[in-house]
Amino acid sequence: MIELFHAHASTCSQKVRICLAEKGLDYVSRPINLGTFEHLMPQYLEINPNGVVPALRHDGGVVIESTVICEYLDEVFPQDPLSPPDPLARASMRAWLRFIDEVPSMAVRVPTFQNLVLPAYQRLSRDEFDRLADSMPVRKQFIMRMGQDGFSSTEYQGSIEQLDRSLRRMEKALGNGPWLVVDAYSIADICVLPVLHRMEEMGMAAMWQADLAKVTDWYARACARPSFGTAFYPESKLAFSFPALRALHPA
Ligand SMILES: N[C@@H](CCC(=O)N[C@@H](CS)C(=O)NCC(=O)O)C(=O)O
Repeated sequence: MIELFHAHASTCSQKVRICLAEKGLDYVSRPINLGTFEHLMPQYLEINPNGVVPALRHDGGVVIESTVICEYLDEVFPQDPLSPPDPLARASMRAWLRFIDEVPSMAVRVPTFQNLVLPAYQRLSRDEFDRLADSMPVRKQFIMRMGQDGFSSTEYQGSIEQLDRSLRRMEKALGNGPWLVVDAYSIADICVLPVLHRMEEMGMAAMWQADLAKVTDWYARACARPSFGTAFYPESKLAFSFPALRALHPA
């Protein structure tokens, strides 16, 4: 049995749900409510000591880190492979995965928290805020940098620049073929797709639609795959939790 501890609208959870759908795997859904900070409760920290989603339980073990989970699933369930067979191409895919984890996945958190999550933190007293931040195993410094007044404009602008550079790197890679690594849809495409989807939800799609034709085409093709519809069910949309966004995305 595969159990997925995830949050509906979390980009890292979306990566794993796309991967499960691509491989046609059923799983038992264990939703974790980030709004009530269920991910920081002792019971969940036993599963993922980093206090973040997702986590996968399978075969008596737990796998954490969304990218690692995708690679694990691809290894254990070889049907519909999502990694190229050639070692050099696999290395290229892994280099993309490191880059995606380190740069765009980190960067997209800044506008997400600044524009959507910050008000919840502003409702806390200073003392409650400090205690909450202190209880975060890996996100304390990030939350402290945001504080209750938001990120500095240097950090905010820096994250937008990182997203822009990531999109441009994708545009260049897509000059060599339809997907990021050689000719086949791979875990690299899966891992960056939720970042672009989150940007689109926040009204930032012009960052590629304006002048990155290959990324625009890649995004349309990635979203047209059946796995996208399976992973991005209605509750997974930010507009479900943040009604103000509905104006940007009329149903
Ligand atoms: N590197 C981790 C990052 C996981 C992560 O940051 N998850 C976010 C949701 S996308 C989370 O749990 N956030 C909770 C919080 O920041 O309080 C992974 O890829 O699994």
